[in-house]
Amino acid sequence: MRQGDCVADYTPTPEDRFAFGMWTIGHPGRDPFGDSTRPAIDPVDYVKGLADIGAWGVSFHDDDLMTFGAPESERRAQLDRFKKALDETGIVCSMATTNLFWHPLFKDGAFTSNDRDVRRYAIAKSMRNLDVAAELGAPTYVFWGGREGVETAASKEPQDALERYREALDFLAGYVKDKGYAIRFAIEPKPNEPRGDTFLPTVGHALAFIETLDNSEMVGLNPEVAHETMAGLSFYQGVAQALWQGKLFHIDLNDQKIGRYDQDLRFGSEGIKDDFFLVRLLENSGYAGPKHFDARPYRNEAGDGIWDFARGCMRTYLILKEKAKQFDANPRVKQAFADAGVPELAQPTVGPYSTASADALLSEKFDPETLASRGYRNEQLDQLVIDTILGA
Ligand code: GLT
Ligand code: MN
Ligand code: MN
Repeated sequence: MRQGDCVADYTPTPEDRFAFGMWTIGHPGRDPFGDSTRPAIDPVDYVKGLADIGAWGVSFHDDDLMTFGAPESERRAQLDRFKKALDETGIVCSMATTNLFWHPLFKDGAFTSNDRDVRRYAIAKSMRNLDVAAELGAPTYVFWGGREGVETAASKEPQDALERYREALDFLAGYVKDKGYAIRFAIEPKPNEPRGDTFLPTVGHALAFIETLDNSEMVGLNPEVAHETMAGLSFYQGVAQALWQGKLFHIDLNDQKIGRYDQDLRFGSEGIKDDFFLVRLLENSGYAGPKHFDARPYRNEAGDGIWDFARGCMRTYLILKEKAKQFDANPRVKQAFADAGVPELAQPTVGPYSTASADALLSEKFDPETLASRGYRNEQLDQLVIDTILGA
């Protein structure tokens, strides 16, 4: 039950800021071993469908909206139709990105292709879609380097590749500033797939890379649950560090079994405990960006089944949000936090350095045996997590 309600109701509203990519609910079910299992959805119907289920935003790749290679007049008409649907439904364009992975020309990479003309084309394609993003009012522009990587390490000097990646983002940031667009960039890391090894494979690599950029203040992260999980990393810890560094500009919510290909499962369908902590983190941190789902319905869904998937992503988020509130309000949990020393970690350890504080620390007597004998009551605390999630 949502607090204050008499009946359980997890119906999303636009205030929840749930968003979906154009390539998600409408994913036709194509995979490396089989063709589409359902027809594509017209972008206008898609936007209407989002409004019907209580979503707030939509994100897109250039090629999702405007046919690749079509004459400019046709692309303009496709964009205008989409804009009209946004106006009529109130759905917000919350993020935009460039498709730099689908066309065969990107088979060796985009910003990091060995072919200089491909690299130049990729930057120009991004500039053209940044214009569209600005026109639609998208505040965030995502860079997922799907093809930026290698199968054989011999094929690219990794330091040259990183230099070219940096050059591209610096140039595009220059373009955004020059045009006066209110757009920030968000890099989306992924360890592999479709390439054998991808550059900027994890949240940590991307955070370090961002610091080398000319306009690092306008570049943050778009981490995805599935991608960190594929790398065997804790998504929760990665997101927490991104928040701590002021770099969580956007987020791709979905789900994933560890050690598999990129599954892009319905949010909350696999790692429920991880998802509980993730939702609690997002809600308690004051993260105000979109709660953006980058997931897709099971390939065997058809018709209304795909909207069951979309509703499920949002419903589970809202259930976990309520569970997180319950958890934090539970007096037994508060006591368990105290027993585990959780509030103690928020206290500064030594404060800023001074000769006096250094001397004071060195003269302090510690008894290693006493320190070693402390128990941290983590079992009790974690059981309360499980009790909360299971509703016991
Ligand atoms: C692609 C990928 C996603 C990225 C999208 C942005 S497209 O489907 O699997 O993780 O977020 O380019
Ligand atoms: Mn994915
Ligand atoms: Mn994604």
